[in-house]
Amino acid sequence: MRFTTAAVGLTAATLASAQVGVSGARAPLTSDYTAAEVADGTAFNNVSRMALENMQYNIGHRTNNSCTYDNAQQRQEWRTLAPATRKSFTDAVTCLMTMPPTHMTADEAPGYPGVKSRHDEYVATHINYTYNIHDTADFFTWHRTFVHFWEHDLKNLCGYTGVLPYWNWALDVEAPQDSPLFLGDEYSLGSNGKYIANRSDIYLYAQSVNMPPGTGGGCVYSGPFSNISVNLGPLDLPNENNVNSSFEYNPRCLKRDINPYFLQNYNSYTNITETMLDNIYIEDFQDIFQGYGSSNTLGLHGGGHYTGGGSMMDFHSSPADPLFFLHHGMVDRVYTIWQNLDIYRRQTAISGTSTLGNSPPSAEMTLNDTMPFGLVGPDVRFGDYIDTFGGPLCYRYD
Ligand SMILES: [Cu+2]
Repeated sequence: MRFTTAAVGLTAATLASAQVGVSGARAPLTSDYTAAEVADGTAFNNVSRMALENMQYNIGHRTNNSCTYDNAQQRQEWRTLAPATRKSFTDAVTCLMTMPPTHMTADEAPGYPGVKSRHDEYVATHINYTYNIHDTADFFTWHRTFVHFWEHDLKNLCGYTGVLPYWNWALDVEAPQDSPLFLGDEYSLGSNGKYIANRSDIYLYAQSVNMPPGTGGGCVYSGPFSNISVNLGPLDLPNENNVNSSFEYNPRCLKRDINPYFLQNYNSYTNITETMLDNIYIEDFQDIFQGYGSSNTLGLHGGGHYTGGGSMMDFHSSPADPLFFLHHGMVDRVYTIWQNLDIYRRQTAISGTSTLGNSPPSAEMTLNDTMPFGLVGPDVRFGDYIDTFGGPLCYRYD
């Protein structure tokens, strides 16, 4: 590890021996690194390793004694999975997308006309709780649990035996449209959307962003998911025919519009590192991450969604694109690193209420509150899912 500033009053040796982030020592800041180290990922990779060391050091304090650092599932970046594993992953996702709903009862079905598959139960649940899981206390933990349930289904309903992949945005900052994720062969996550020429910029009022057209715009045309039906949404796409009711049946292709503008401006190593290291309180970290209360109006979370374009851009129905789950894997990875850089202060830190921007006003959430999972599965206790080594969880990132 390398600390380039002496101004903090601690030598590198002191930081190393004190185990950065553990009882008394402070967590690293962006200013501990040179601008070049921040920009090229050196700083990010360095603090990722610190977080893993802190996990190992602290694992004995965790509540789930059967979960150890060594037996925890290790999630991997998409491009490090063997091609055969990538294909078995997208096969399992296609299985969930073509399997009938498993949770919705016959009595409930008339209320959800667009829910045709097990995967749609995830999309409908995200639609249903959109205003209770973003800009709220449980943004990170709700989405962590959502991804966890989905992973469980891939394994238990569709026979997937690999690890859950995530998408490290920063690896694709130069040209996400050329990423291995979107090559369109059978080992990819499906192609970009078919290119639509002659489109103009769209001004996004809520985000104060002038959005240039992306590199696709139409249907995913080759590889996995080129033949699946998206059944729910969109509810809030600019310049699209949005549905009038939340769970309307609106069958169509999966659209993408991979847009380098967003990744370059919101999801570089510099963006990730500054967000992760320079927001030491959960209320700041979760806000900046989602672009609330700052001039960076999309944040890492919005930047990844808008890079995908198409379904991924829809605030409500974005889980319709499996890319959602790889994007939220990276969201969860950055949150996990942030937590583990200062375990005692951050592991169970929560702040905020259960309504978006506290509108309408609601009570401050606590670890004993319940997070709802609707058609996905049982409601869960917030505190049981705040630690990736605690409660029912047992995983880490590579
Ligand atoms: Cu979400």
